[in-house]
Amino acid sequence: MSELVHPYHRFIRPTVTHSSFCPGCGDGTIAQSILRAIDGLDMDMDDFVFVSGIGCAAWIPSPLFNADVLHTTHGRPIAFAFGIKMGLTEKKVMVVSGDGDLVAIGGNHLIQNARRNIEMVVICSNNGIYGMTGGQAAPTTPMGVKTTTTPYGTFENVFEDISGLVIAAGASFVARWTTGHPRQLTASIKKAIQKKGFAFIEVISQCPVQFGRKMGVGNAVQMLEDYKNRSISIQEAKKLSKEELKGRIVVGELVDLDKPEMVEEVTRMRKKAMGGAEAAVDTGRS
Ligand SMILES: Cc1ncc(C[n+]2csc(CCOP(=O)(O)OP(=O)(O)O)c2C)c(N)n1
Ligand SMILES: [Mg+2]
Repeated sequence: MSELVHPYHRFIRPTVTHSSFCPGCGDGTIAQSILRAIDGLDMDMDDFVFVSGIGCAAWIPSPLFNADVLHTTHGRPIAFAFGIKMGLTEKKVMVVSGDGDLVAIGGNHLIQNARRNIEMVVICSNNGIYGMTGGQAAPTTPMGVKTTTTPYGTFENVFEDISGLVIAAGASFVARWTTGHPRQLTASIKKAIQKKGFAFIEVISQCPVQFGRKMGVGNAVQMLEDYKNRSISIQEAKKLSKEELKGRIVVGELVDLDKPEMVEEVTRMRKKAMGGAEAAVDTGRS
């Protein structure tokens, strides 16, 4: 009898023999959605450079994907990704990291590169906590939740709408899904990969170990059920008031715009400047 091989086995680094994710973690769903999107577009790993920061979600591309991957310092993957895109304009650059990495310590890289509209795909696994380091409060942790660093409950105001933040900063494409929407997530990742500009996808993702236990919201299945129950499409959400939307997760493709992309603009300007320099040499002008 022949051995059954998973269709995405070819995307996985051969030296990886086990997953670094806890049982029930949403990051496996995100990893598979990325691979489904790449496969669905008939692309392969050589078309991409992946970049991640530090945290559980950062383990999705590194070491899991058999590709060129930069596992960078905490909060800095988008800065590295910008550098890669400037040097290797023909590559698709995809950042995969956590809410802490991208929105807390890395928040300024996120908004400035969205503003510049640098072509890259950024996938943010938003589990509302610093998962890998033991469940400390993040800017995305809901108010009042008891965490390792807030034994009496968090007292900070929260980034409730990080997709909204990235839209306001100027990104071309922004979508939000949960790990309970793997098919819709895959379809949005496909669009994001094809987008000329900064494409951001927020994935509300369950961390049953560090978040579920502490919040008392239960195990992975209960967390997924909760996501499904609270989700509302952007089309339906538009009919409701702010009050009515309290506690709901607005999902869908929130923004899809065509606007100038900075790496292309820089390349055009560089060509123009070089053309000017060559013309100056031709005519003997200094
Ligand atoms: C400069 C710096 N500050 C803090 C840390 C510790 N640290 C590593 S990962 C992390 C947070 C990870 O949270 P998130 O990005 O949400 O990823 P998750 O594990 O939840 O997927 C922190 C605070 C670090 N490695 N470097
Ligand atoms: Mg996190």
